[in-house]
Order: sequence, then C-alpha cells, then structure tokens
Amino acid sequence: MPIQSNFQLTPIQRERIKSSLLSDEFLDLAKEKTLPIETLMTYYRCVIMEIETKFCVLNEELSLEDDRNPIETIKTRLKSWDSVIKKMRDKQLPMTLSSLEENICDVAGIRVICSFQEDIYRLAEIFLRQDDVKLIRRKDYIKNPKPNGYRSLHLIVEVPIFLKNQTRYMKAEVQFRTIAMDFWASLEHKLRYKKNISEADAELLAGELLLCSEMSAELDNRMQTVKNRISNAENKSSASE
Ligand code: 0O2
Repeated sequence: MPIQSNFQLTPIQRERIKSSLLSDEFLDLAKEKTLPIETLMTYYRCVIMEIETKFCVLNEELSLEDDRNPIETIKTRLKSWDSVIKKMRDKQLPMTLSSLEENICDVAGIRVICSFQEDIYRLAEIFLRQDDVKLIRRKDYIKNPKPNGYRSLHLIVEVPIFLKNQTRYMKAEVQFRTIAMDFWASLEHKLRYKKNISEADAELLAGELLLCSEMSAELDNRMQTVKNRISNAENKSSASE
C-alpha cells in the first residue's frame, strides 16, 4: 500500500531551505567536494593538448618530405562527466577517482583523420616511438573491423603532462581514421541515437551500413593504390633527371 504523507513545507520553511542551499558555506562545501573532479578533468584537458601538439608537429615535419599533409584534421574531446559516470556504472566499477583513472581510458580523446590508410600506420608508429609515449592497448579495427563495419585504429596511451610541481602520466585514447572511415562512423553514431526508427528499418539500415563500410574500405584501398602509383612515377622521373 502506498504511504500517504500529508507533510508539506510552509513558505517560511521553504525559504529557509532555499537560502541555506544558496549560503556561502554550502557553496564553499560544494566547491571543495568537486575540486578533485575538476582538477582531474583539467589534467585530461592537458594531456589532450600535449597529444594534439605532438600530431601537429609531426604533420608539419612530414609535410616537408612529401609536399602534402598526412593529417587532414585533428578532433579532440573530453568525455562528459555524465558519460564517464554511465560508463563506470555499466562496468560496475567503484565510484572513486582512482578507479576512474585506472579503468576509464577514453576520458581524453584525440581523433586523427588522414586521407590515406598508410598514413595512419606511419603516424601511429612514429608517435609510439616517442620516448614519453607508453602504449597501454592497441585495437586495430581496420585489420579486424567490428561486425557492424566500424573501422579505425585505436591506441590507448599514457603520456606525461608537466605540471607546476609534478609530472603526471595521463591515459588517453587516440583514434586514427581515414576520411571515409570517419564519414561512416559519424553517420552510424548519429543513427544509433535515433529513437523513432522501427526495428525493421533499423535492421535494414544496419545491413546498408555494413555494405557502405565494405565499399568505403574498397575506396580507401583504391585511393591508396592510385596515390602509390603517382608517388612511384614521381620518384622515377626525379631519379632519371
Ligand atoms: P564517444 O561518444 O566517442 O565517446 P573500453 O573503452 O576498452 O572499455 P569500448 O568503449 O567498447 O571499451 O572501446 P572501443 O571499442 O575501443 O570503442 C571506444 C570508442 O570507439 C567509442 O567511444 C567510439 O568513439 C568508437 N567506436 C567504437 N565502436 C564504434 C562503432 O561501432 N561505431 C562508432 N560510430 N564508433 C565506435 P564511445 O564511448 O562509445 O563514444
């Protein structure tokens, strides 16, 4: 039987509660409690900056060799606090900051988008050779696409950030994609969150997306072959000059 309650706040009581929630003491307490979270999220923002800079530097240097930029775009994102909490809840992790740091590796996300597949592997290799980059996990969804057709190379790394009084190693996820892979993933991501699609349509679209993924993989391979032929022709002509 539902519990009936006649309990009601008087306007004066309501006013008192409101003013104590907005009191300086309460706001100070809230700030004190959220400071460690804000500090940790700042460290994640710092590692994003460190890694983005590393790729900007590589892009500049490699463009000297090839007369083109291997990186088309770099996108970065800090996982929202809501998504972090949901992921910890789904994984049934203890709700502590140390468990977050240990187990959630994609709070800091960097996406490196290249024109060609070979650039992905070249950039990943050069990046991982850097002294201060430690590889934690590698997932190659290009060689082994997910069943839905998702392709991308993921590296979970640890990179130092240099703070006022300490050096701190922070985890980050670097995703490497071609333009075609990124186009596909963005569309698939959008469709995944559409609520008003019938089950039959969803199945149809999943099949269509898988086909698109195979076609985009074929496109990536063909574009790579064309690019290699052009490079070989250029090399031959400059050798004979
Ligand atoms: P968002 O919005 O990008 O943050 P793990 O992190 O190792 O515990 P997880 O999360 O399954 O396990 O790792 P995985 O498979 O390497 O995927 C991590 C991220 O890759 C996802 O982050 C997506 O960004 C991307 N991704 C993976 N699979 C797919 C897919 O099928 N479609 C698309 N569009 N993206 C994918 P989030 O947290 O899911 O999302």
